Amino acid sequence: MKTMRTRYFLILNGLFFMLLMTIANPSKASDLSKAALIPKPVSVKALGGSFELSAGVVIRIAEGQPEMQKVAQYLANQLNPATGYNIAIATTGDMPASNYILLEISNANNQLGQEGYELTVTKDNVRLSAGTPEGIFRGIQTIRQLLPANIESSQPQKGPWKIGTGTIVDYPSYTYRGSMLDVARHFFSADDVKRYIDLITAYKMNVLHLHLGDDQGWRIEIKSWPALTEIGGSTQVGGGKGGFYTQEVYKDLVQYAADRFITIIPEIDMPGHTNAALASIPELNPDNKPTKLYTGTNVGFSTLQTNKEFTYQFLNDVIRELTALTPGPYIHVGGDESHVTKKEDYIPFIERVQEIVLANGKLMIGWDETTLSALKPSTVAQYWSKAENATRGVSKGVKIIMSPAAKAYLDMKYHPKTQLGLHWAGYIEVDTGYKWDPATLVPGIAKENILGIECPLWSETVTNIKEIESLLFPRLPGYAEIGWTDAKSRNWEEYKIRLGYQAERFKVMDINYYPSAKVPWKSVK
Ligand code: TNX
Repeated sequence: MKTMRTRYFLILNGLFFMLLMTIANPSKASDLSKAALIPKPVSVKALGGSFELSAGVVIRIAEGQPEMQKVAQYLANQLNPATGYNIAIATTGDMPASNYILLEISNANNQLGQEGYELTVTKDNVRLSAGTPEGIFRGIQTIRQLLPANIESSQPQKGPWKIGTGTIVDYPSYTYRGSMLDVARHFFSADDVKRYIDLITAYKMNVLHLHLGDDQGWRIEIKSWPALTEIGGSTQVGGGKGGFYTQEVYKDLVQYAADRFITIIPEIDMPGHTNAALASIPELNPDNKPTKLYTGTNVGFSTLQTNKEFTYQFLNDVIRELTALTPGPYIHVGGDESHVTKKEDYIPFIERVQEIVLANGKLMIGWDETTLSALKPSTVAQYWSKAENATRGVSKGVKIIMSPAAKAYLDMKYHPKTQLGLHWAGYIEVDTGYKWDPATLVPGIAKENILGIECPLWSETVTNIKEIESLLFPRLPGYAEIGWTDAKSRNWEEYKIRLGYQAERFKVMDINYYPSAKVPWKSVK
């Protein structure tokens, strides 16, 4: 009798322990509703069973959708290394009863828009459907996060590779969700930029803004003005050797991003932040004498000559060549901190540059100061510092990208002891970075005025990819969620638990993250 009771007790205890384990480790759970997804999806309905990705699984695409071949291959490439499988891609004609992942373009659900997707998992198979290949691609990021963290490994791992059964319906809150990398203050190789693209891809961002020209460096080859990179590309903050992207290398980056449905937005900052150009091309200066290369970190001391025709011919060459390299709609022309350009010169300068961008067939983005000028409704202003600049933009009918420095600058330190980064806009701990709503942050800027959000990483203090990662992580997933997940569904207390589970993924992906004490980090092996 006694032994029976003890046994009963032990079994109950064991069951309770198993239950606890399930809650504590969502990657092992078959309950889809417990999956710690970032960004949080619009809706998740769990059915309690599980699908196991096993050897012989096939990725199916419909016949007559060749654009899906690439997306299917991307999924296979994500799954093959860790599973050790060599997943075949086949068309749906000969569909088996089970063990497949179907990627299907369908207009059945018109809520989904350009990037939404619907994921249905049964114990036999997985169906991912969307109106576009882009939507399928975003859904693939969800599949990655539904699998155990080890799926991110480049070496074969044990598995089992289970996903909870049920349905996820998901689409973004904002159409523009991006990050900026400053490759001008310090130069980063094309491989580093690809890594950056992969990191933002995993959280469903869709824009990489590259800050390609500043006082300390010019980083993109312009064939009509080779001195820009020969001279202007030859150094960086601290006096290192700098570097630049040839047009061939840059095109490859654009393609790498496009394969991940990420648009690269090139920025050449002007009329300030232009010392690298002024040092390269004598005629850009009032006395036709080049300035000296600059390797410090001051801002606001340089300017193009707004009253010289030469300046505009030069800019037209630059914008024309950038346009040819840019499949996306936007060219960013900076326009910030032009402290030595007179206001009466700055205003018409930006208007003329806007004409040049439009005449080349692109739309203009400028930092918030550009709203001083007359802007076309197709132009976009990026809010970083002055709310009055951004609201002026709204009154002029332009859309706003929200990058408030005190909330969204990835180069701000987490706290006073953080080694890298700056703190002129404050310290941005993980919770501070997460707890804001683009649509209510600035009175006078509502959701309909906002194109989306972007978190910029200025690189005065970072010199390599591992240092970049330490500022990006763990804040980046939060900015991705602000852009994707409706404000009503977001809450720090709940988010921080999901973020805690990402530690395992960070580890497997070899991401050098800051282990903030604000986050309950979970089970890092
Ligand atoms: C301000 S943000 C700048 C950059 C600096 C950054 C450092 C902006 C439009 N201008 O030139 O790199 O602060 O945080």
